[in-house]
Amino acid sequence: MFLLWFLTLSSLRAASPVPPNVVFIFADDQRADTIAALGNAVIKTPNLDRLIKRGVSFTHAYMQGGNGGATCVPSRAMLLSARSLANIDEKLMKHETWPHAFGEAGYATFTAGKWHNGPPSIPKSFQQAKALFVGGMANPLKAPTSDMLPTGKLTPAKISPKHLCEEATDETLAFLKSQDGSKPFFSYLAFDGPHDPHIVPEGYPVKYDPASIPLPPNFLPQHPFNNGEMVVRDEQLLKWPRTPEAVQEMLSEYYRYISFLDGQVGRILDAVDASPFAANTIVVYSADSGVARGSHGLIGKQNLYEHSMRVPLIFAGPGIAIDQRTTAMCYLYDVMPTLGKLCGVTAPKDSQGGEFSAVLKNPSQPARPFLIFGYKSLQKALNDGRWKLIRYPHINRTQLFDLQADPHELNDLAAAPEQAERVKAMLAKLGEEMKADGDADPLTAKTIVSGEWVAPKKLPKPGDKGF
Ligand SMILES: [Ca+2]
Repeated sequence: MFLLWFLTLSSLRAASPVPPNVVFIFADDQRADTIAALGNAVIKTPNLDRLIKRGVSFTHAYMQGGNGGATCVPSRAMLLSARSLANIDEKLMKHETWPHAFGEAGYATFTAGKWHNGPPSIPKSFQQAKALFVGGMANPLKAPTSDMLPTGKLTPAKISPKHLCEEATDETLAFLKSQDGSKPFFSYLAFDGPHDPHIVPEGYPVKYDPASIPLPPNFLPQHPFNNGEMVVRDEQLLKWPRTPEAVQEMLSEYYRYISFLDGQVGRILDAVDASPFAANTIVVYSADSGVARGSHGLIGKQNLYEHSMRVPLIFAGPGIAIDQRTTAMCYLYDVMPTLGKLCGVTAPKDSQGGEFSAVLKNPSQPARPFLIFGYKSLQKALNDGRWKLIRYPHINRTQLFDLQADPHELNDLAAAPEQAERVKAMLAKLGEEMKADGDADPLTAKTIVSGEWVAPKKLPKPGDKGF
């Protein structure tokens, strides 16, 4: 009898595969076009390239938008709760998070690095947390970090002599090393970069000559009209008109920061490769948003153009196709449900994201048929895979781009008579989808202001209206 019980249990064990581990690395403000293996001829990202060769890279993964200038906050709330922009709690307290669900499913859960959704949601999401950066923007060489105590409280903030991203990587490596295989693990490392200020440790050897960096194909000295957020903090990082030289200088520092982070990714990949769980670990790399950096005359991510909304998204690991690209469209808030499916973790009841694990096996599979985006009540957009419509309710203006012929959104077709029907249909669809998602903002504002914009001679200060 005992033997029978033992044999049955053993065969059950043999039949159910060990759930894979997850190593998730999340960057901050990294454009999707800043990876060498995905087509950037200037930047050096040997470790991301190495990850790309092992897995599936989404070329059309997007963050959905923001309700304020600091889009880091809603982006992370969307990612971790798998809820859409109109339905998030930015403090991550109202809905169970996916990392918590991984913990409930028997995973050891860990985070290090940037956490901008308020300290109370850290213990609600993760069992362990180190080198947490819970403040606002800071020089990453002087950013104060805290660790989470077993009580869920944070230790007093301390300044590490290391770069914040290096310190968070060190802590992630220590966590990986501490794993004895008794449980699967979910590790989430959130870099504070390449968000500005673009600061790397002194003496970091990779450098880019600004003159060698091509301007973005959609570079402009100034955005052609008032998008409602022309002088937000990020837009003040460079003067108007933006000059090619200033943009190239900024991109050289931005690329250098990305190369530095790529080195941290390499340390993680090396550790996973050398570990006993190498074959059973899924590695994911993504970022909370893109950023303009001179595209369309903009610098920040408070706009709905592709450069600001599209994010890198790479999956590699067991059961995932090797060295493939997919054009399947998805939101960042679909990533955790997809990982949940791969790991056999049940979705939290409030999770809204889709799971696209089929794309990871067969990259020609579609994911979402269309996407909607929003930035405050000022900008709303619909992307159906080929056509993209952006609506600016406050100036009663619409843009239409054929992303297939014009991926850099240079040629606005909204006023072309042959596109009138399409504009009408897409506006109607955008309105319907916003309503279905719970976004009650109008597509034409009650008060229409002028779309003309003149760069201010004197910049507003923090706290002023419009900053
Ligand atoms: Ca960000």
